[in-house]
Amino acid sequence: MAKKQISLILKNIIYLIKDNYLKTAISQKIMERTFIFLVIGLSLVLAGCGQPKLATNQNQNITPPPPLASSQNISVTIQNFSFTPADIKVKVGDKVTWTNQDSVSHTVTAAGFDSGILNQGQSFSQTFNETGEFNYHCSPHQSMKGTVTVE
Ligand SMILES: [Cu+2]
Repeated sequence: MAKKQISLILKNIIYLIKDNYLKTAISQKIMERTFIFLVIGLSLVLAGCGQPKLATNQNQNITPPPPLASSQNISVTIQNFSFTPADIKVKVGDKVTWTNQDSVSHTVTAAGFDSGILNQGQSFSQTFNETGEFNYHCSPHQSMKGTVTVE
């Protein structure tokens, strides 16, 4: 009688262990499947989000060039013993070109640059790569003055 009871208890224990083992085995499979679905889902989300982000980054990379392309060539006429316009505002990288329309020779002379003698129809160009206020004059005619403000 006692042996039967012991064997019954043992059977029950074995059954419980097997049942538990199966449960953990099933739950492990569920976990594995859930993990795989999560990985697939995440990669799909990342793939979906990744492309528009790349596109905006490309646009941002394309945007910068304009400042370089927008550097301008500003003209100043030397006529009737004056610079016209006498005071100009330019941006860093801009080029200023002075052209003498007078039959009299003039110069564009500053602390940092000098055109030398400009006869009628001759031009002189200067590119401004630094900010500041640059005063200039004509060497033979000291009353002829102008200013280039570089912003
Ligand atoms: Cu002059």
